[in-house]
Amino acid sequence: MGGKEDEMLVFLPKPRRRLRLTSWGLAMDVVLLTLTFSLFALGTFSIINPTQFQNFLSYFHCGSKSSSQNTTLPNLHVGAPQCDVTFDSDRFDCWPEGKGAVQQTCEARGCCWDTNVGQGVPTCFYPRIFNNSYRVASFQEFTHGMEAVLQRSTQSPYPGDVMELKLEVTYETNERLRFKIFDPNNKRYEVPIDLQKGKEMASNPDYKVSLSMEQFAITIRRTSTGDIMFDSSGVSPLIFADQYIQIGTQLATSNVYGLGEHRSSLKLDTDWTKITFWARDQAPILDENLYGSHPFFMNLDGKNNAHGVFLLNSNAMEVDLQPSYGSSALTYRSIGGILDFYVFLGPTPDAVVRQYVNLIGKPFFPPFWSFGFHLCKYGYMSSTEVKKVIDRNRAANIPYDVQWNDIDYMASHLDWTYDNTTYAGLPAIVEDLHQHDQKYVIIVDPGISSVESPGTYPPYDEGVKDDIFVKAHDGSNLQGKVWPGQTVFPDFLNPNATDWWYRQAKRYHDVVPFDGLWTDMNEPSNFVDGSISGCTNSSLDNPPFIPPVIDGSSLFSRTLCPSAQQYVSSHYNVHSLYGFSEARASMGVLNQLKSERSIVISRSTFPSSGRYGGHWLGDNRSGWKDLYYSIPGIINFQMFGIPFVGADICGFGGGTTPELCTRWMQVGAFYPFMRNHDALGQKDQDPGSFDLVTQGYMRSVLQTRYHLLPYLYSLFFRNHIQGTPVVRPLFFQYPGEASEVDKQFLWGTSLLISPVLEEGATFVSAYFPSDVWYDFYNGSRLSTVGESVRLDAPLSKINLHVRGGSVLPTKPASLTTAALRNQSFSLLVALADDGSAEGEVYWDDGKSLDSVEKEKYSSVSFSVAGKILESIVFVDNYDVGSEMQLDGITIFGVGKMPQQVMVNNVAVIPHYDGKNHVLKLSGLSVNLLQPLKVTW
Ligand SMILES: *[C@@H]1O[C@H](CO)[C@@H](O)[C@H](O)[C@H]1NC(C)=O
Ligand SMILES: *[C@@H]1O[C@H](CO)[C@@H](O)[C@H](O)[C@H]1NC(C)=O
Ligand SMILES: *[C@@H]1O[C@H](CO)[C@@H](O)[C@H](O)[C@H]1NC(C)=O
Ligand SMILES: *[C@@H]1O[C@H](CO)[C@@H](O)[C@H](O)[C@H]1NC(C)=O
Ligand SMILES: *[C@@H]1O[C@H](CO)[C@@H](O)[C@H](O)[C@H]1NC(C)=O
Ligand SMILES: CC(=O)N[C@H]1CO[C@H](CO)[C@@H](O)[C@@H]1O
Repeated sequence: MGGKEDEMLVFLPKPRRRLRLTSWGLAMDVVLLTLTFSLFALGTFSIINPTQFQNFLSYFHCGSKSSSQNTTLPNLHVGAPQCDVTFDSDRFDCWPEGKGAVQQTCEARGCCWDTNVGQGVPTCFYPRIFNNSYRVASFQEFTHGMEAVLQRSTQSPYPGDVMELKLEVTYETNERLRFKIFDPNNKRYEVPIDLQKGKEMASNPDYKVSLSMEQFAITIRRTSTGDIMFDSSGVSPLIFADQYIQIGTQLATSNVYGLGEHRSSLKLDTDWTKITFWARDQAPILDENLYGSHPFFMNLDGKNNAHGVFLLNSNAMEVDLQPSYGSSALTYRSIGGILDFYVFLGPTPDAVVRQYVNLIGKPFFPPFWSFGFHLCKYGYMSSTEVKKVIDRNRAANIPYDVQWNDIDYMASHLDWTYDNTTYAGLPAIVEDLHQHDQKYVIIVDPGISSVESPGTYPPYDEGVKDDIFVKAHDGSNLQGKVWPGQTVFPDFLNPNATDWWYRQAKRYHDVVPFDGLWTDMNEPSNFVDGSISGCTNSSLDNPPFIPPVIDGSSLFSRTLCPSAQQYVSSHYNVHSLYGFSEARASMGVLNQLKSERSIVISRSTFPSSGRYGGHWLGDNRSGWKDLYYSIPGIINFQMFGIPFVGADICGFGGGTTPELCTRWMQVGAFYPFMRNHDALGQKDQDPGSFDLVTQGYMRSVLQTRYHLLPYLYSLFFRNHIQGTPVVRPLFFQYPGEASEVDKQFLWGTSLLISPVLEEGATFVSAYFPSDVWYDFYNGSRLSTVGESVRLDAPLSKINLHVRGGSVLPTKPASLTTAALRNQSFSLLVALADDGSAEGEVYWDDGKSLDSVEKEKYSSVSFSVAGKILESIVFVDNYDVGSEMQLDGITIFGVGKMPQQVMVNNVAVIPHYDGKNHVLKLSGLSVNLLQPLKVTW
């Protein structure tokens, strides 16, 4: 799909009727909107005179019987300017530029001025009724959507107003609605990602759409409950100028999540927060725009239903969150593209994620080895040093699968080279790793040196020949500066770049057969602003409005000039797609090179990146705060459809301590992607570098992770086929509870992780939703639930609890995933109060590209009821005997010692722990691919 523009709307059924302006003939909905409007307009709950809002009412929904009589619009008379917006929270920013407003200029925008406001509250804000925007000039309703023409007659403060717009609403599925606002007369840039849409159309959707006519607004409600999912009335008005596009929405509640990539708590702060989107090489600092762009949020409503909103737009953007009318509101300000919104109905948080991920593309299926422990450091400085690290971790019996190298392996920081003096031993190291069933991953950067002697550096010479580098505004290859010095940048949106990238990778892989790629610096990062010769003063490089990016005054700070040209469009439009496009090309290269599943770990990401790899949370520091922020970070990327994610364990920058590193290894053991990574010049922090006691703690939690890998892998299978999030916050499982808890998380629905995130702590206060929870280690039942519980948390362990009602597949911990695979399975069963439980296992060879597609796997589900555990074998196509054996079953919550235990009608001798009520069966030696029946 490389390079092709996103598919336009494909289904526009014949109009059933043509409507000009409809009346307000639908009493119920009028009442509903009346209440809404009066609230917005007055900040009170009183109902205003109905004639005052008649003019902006009209109503549609799937299959509704709208009246089609023509009307003339009464003039809404308002006292001007309506500036008595009593509450700060009702003030919507009319001067987002931040600087430069005075009363006169503000009022010239038709806005209100008041400097007597609280922190973060705009001094220049929209009046309650703002007439200077779009009105609905006409509309048509169809079976599966509607369209309207929006017109404005006055100018916005921004150049290039599009005076006539088209709104297209499409009822795409029962769970998903799209609405698009664009210029019908001039094709503008649209994001070239390949959305995964089926042929399905909405048959019985639980949403309805209404429009306000005179001041255009669109409202989308959940029909069954009346709760809003999107409502642009009463907030920042629609502006659609060439380089300034604004639309706002009310939020159902202030429980709003997502909007990455930023460092913040899980539940976003709606108290005057500005969130910027523009891919940026920036070590994580609070609330600033970081490496990727994910304009997706999830919102809970008052009934704890969840919905999601995705704005498919890749331009620089800001989103403002603010309190509003007792709840919160959100304003988008993008500086290009179009407004292309998708609303997902949920109604569970989990369903919202699935619906979103099913649209942007379900995540890649990582190979089994990639769930092992990864080790890296920037600054090993030699292959001898790398070998030393490998050897000491092997000697310490640390479960460990993958060794990485940061840029110090390269000759002069050149991609696809290694330093043949300091790293002369690299090929031998890779061979040794492979002989030990371990893997090797290298970093590659986009910047390709453009100043090597001609004929000596094929990546540059061939790239020039293939003409795949990003162009400056004048058509020459844009010259920047990165690690190797002066560089050019491949345009991975150019379809020819993939073949060029493949040839470079292949040449290198023939010598150093790496197993995965780490694509760093792909925001893309540049050590000079724009290019070595700066940027132009065109409106692309200096737009009239710039969202509050880091280094606020320019978009080209530490990256390429927005006026640079890529195959698809200007860099201005596609900047935030760079990492996505590189990951897509790189995964393609790996699949071709290895003919097996592999990993790409990309620093910059965009919606749909999860199809081509994972992500790490960037250059954090060895600090306790960084440890905490890794948890909301990892959860956010589950929502963004990039579940294979981790943070640099023990911290990248700065020095770690044995205590911090131990706690971090304990949390990191539950990151889907588990890599310990250290910065140049810092003390080593691989497990083998610590004292024996610390090593013991680290080994122990690694053993726990490896033991649980069959469960994690089965979760990733579900994720790959359905988009089901792997790591979840508590509120996903228990909507209405724990909406702010982000210091604990779940694997799937069954394993609760409650880590220590504070220095010196020996206990942890953990929240336990009302449910049945068992201590993972000894099976004892936790008696207090529905509240915070103080748990002992010595440095030696991380608290883990299994939810009653679960069956988890496990294998005995081993030193590598390859050795682990060879072992027999066990089941960990945790009974709910009614004695039930369920779970499943997915298993395959761990590496085939087509395991799922060609059904080369086995899949078995388990259920328990009435002291009977039974399995159903769904697929049994992977049947390597030694791997499919079931040896042990541990059951938590067995009230008393059973009289008799039978496994497949054969009596077995159990072990019963009467103190913790745990029943243990071992040495079973049954085939998991045969239906299983255990009774007790
Ligand atoms: C090492 O690499 C340099 C170029 O980077 C090359 O000129 C030299 O021949 C290489 N030496 C060996 C021993 O391969
Ligand atoms: C890609 O390469 C082919 C073969 O050299 C060439 O014909 C084509 O024009 C190139 N496409 C682009 C977009 O440069
Ligand atoms: C910058 O803009 C001015 C006019 O605004 C123009 O005269 C000048 O040539 C431009 N400079 C560059 C480098 O584009
Ligand atoms: C089981 O573990 C819990 C949590 O560590 C502990 O409080 C309890 O005493 C243990 N039970 C037994 C019988 O060892
Ligand atoms: C797996 O088991 C087989 C036979 O039991 C053995 O030959 C092989 O070496 C084992 N592989 C690993 C990685 O342990
Ligand atoms: C929250 C925090 O400590 N962030 C730090 C992460 O690391 C960068 C540097 O690598 C610091 O600048 C941030 O302050």
